[in-house]
Amino acid sequence: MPAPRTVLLTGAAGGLGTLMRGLLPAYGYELRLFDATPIEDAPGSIAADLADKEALREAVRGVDAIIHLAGISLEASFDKILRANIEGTYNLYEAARAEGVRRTVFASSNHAVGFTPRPQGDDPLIPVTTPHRPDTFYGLSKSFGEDLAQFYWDKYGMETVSVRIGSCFAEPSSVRMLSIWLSPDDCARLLHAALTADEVGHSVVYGSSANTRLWWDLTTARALGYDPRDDSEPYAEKLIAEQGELDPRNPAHACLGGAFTTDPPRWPH
Ligand code: NAI
Ligand code: 15L
Repeated sequence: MPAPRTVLLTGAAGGLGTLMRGLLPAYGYELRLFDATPIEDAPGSIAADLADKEALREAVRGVDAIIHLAGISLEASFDKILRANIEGTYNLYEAARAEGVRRTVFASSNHAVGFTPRPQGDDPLIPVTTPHRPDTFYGLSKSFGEDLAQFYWDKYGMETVSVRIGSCFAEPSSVRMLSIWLSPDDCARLLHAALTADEVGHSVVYGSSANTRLWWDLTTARALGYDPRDDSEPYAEKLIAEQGELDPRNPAHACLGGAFTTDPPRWPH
């Protein structure tokens, strides 16, 4: 497919959306911004909810591709997750189908497979084919999103790259994040690869930098042309001095999803 130029960015007001608004234009994209939260400094951005089907139809009309970041990004009640992440993602795909948008990059999450035990010692890296093991209603909605993407590929030939993002923030802030950190620059590289790779069908990839302590296999991400440049290791000494090494006997340290597997809705990561 020809390289996309005009890209709808949902969730553009959020943490990741704000970072990507700063970084993706350098790759030549014209971003159309969509979020329930108005973006004051971006004239022309669309302030609408994923429940608004008319607004979605208009938002996707004429774009070459979509990056879908909008949604609840932490654990919440099932009703809230259902509306924003499950129905909202369905509404977006239906709008894309109606308007003939061929490719979407879906912000999935490590929490779709959060109950997968993390590798220890010489254990192999976790492949993308590991079964879904969501750790929260939030993670369940990401498992659903990946299945929805597979369905729209098989049924309608609409392509998606589902990116199981680890932790994408300016810097890693926990020992767990040393293994799953995705630097903002690498995130932009990965999104660019996902938008421009040939014939992705529905591909699932992990979204991380080239971390020394990586837990999962980046082969499918690299197959898209992703070439990560960053590594969390320079942050390791300070974080381990402050927090200690992960303890395999601590259930909150045992699985990919970390404390999402053990804790109530609000917690430090
Ligand atoms: P965020 O919570 O900062 O941003 C999410 C944005 O979506 C917000 O601006 C919010 O207003 C918007 N939104 C929520 N519900 C909406 C609705 N019903 N209609 C329209 N807009 C709605 O989250 P963040 O960190 O920017 O994450 C972006 C995406 O990436 C999310 O889907 C999240 O699940 C996923 N992700 C992020 C990770 C990270 O490390 N930042 C890790 C794994 C996945
Ligand atoms: C996620 O899916 C969240 O959206 C993000 O805020 C982080 O908590 C990240 O996972 C994580 O696992 O650190």
